[in-house]
Amino acid sequence: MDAEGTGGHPVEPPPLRPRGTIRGRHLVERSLVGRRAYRRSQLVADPVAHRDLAVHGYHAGPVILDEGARASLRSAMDAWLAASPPAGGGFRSSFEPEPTPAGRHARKSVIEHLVPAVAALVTPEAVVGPSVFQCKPPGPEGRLSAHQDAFVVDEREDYGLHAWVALSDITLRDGPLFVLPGSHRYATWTRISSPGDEFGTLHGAIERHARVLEVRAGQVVWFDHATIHGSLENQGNDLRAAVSAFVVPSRRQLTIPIPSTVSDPRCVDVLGIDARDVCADLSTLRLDNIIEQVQLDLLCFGPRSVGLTARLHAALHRSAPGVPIPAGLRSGARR
Ligand SMILES: O=C(O)CCC(=O)C(=O)O
Repeated sequence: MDAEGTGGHPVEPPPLRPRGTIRGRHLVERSLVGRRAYRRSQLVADPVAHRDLAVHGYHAGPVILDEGARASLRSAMDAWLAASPPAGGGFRSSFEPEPTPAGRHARKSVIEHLVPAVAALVTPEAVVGPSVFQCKPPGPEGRLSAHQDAFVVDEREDYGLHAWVALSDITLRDGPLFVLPGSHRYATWTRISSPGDEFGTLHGAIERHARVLEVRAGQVVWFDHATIHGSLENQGNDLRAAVSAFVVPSRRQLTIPIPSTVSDPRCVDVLGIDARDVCADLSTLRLDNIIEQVQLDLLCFGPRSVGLTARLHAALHRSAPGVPIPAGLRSGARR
């Protein structure tokens, strides 16, 4: 063995997907073409939900958690919150890079109560995995600006979905979700879900064209991981809670972006995991199967391109679910 333990064989670096530059034309062109993956594979069984997902990138579905399931999930979430008190008053998700006992219990409760309820609504082509609790305290700090979730499948070929479920009724004033209709068609650039603000000057245009979704306790909202979305300030008095799962094609590899071993900050390693292991104990997963390195794409378009694409989408595909965000609830609104 040599010093690097390679037995003298050179170690091949994983293939590199080079950076692309996304300009305004890309938004319009991709928006007109749509995602081929939705024509090839149906993950959610309800045809109306599938159509809304293909066209708009989201769908408000039925109530899928009864009162008992919601109470069990809420109690696991409260135990996790008590064990990990927040540093500030902002939005929190129960994602933990190093799971604590309360975090593991919270994940177990999502696997026990939410995953089967979501699995009952998907096709045999799909597999469902647990995601996180999303807690939004009252006040402006809890607002979540428009963003996208990280890709967990290769979005050039497939799509991945979030099943987001409210744990109580959520009205316009309780910190509801908002989504930009059709954005999953053009927003499949390589990205991670970053704590930074990837959309800088675009928020005004995004929020002008977004739709906001009021939901009932236990109701599911499906959205594509590429769909641009966020959530408004909680102007109520209580913590607003939601819980989610993700849905991916069962026969494909999950492709999870993780911080790169390369020094370039806009480069991530892509971990390959068998999609059927989505509910496995995280400690048993093989975390060294780096299948690719990806340079995150550069976004070089402005609010006018976002506005034009959104208007085009609205003209071609009417009836996007939800209502426009009232001007007084947008991020630039004066109080
Ligand atoms: O729960 C929310 O308010 C937003 C959730 C969200 O943005 C996400 O799950 O990515």
